[in-house]
Amino acid sequence: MTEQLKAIEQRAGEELSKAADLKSLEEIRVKFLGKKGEITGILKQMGKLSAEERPVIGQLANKVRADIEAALSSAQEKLKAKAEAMKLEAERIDVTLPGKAPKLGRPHPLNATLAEVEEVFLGMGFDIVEGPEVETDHYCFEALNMPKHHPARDTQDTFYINENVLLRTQTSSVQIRTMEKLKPPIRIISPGRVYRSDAVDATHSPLFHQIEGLVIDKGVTMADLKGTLELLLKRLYGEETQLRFRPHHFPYTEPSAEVDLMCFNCHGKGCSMCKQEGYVELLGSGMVHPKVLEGCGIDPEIYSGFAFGIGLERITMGRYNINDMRLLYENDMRFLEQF
Ligand code: 2NM
Repeated sequence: MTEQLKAIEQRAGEELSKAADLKSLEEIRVKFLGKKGEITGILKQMGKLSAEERPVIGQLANKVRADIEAALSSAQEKLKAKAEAMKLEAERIDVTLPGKAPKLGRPHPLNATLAEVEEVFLGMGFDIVEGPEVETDHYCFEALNMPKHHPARDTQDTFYINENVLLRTQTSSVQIRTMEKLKPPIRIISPGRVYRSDAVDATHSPLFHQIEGLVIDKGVTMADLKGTLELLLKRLYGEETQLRFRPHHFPYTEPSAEVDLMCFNCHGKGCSMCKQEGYVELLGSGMVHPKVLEGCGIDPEIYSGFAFGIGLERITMGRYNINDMRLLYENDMRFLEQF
């Protein structure tokens, strides 16, 4: 048995030296030290031994078992260290390599223009007010001096949800909400999405953006309107910008004026860029109609005010020389990356 045990120890040592992974170590452990393993097999035969032999063989068997266990655990340590070293090598990072710069986006031209407009008005003490895009008939039409059967309510132009609920066609609804809630002085702009039932072409879209302005106080006149718009448009288009106020009609302002921008190309003479007009139409404006003020609980004998509405798409297209509105919505990177 002594010979047998020594042979076991030797074979275990040989097999261990060849083991290449943790799985084969486990197989070796089971083969030699397991319940049905070779050492156990020897111990089971100890009954056949004499009383003198038994402790000698017992001791030897225990020593062989301990030696194999120690060899197993040292082989295990070595394999683990080797695996760790390989993992470190595989995951090695060269911190001296040049970095990959993250691709930074930039504001969409509509947002860039809006931000500039907002900055100009914040500088003049205006607040920026937002409101719902789904509106009632009252805020979009009735309160703006457009009673039932007014042509501006035509279902051809307005998206109706039901008889009383619709998608706002202008952000004047926000101004009515503000006038109903706050006492003058009021100085606000209301930017946002508006909706009209128009077919898409180079200058029309069923969804576009408007910025409306409203100032209500004692003694506000058309001169304040002109000064305010001139300041805005000179900031947007440059100091040499010239405006033309042209009489117009809106139900919610009296008097009303459309504001045109002098053509940069021909300086008012008329050319192909301005379709021989010398000017391009830019926005609508006027002095808030007394009926509108009264309807909001503001006394038109004490207060007056001006209002205006600008299409964000239109002023953006003018600033960047964009000739088709659809470019602003398609999100084609080849277009957007130019700004
Ligand atoms: C425009 C043109 C002219 C306007 C009027 C009002 C209100 F609520 F005060 F009556 N808000 N916005 C207005 C006036 C809007 O857009 C072309």
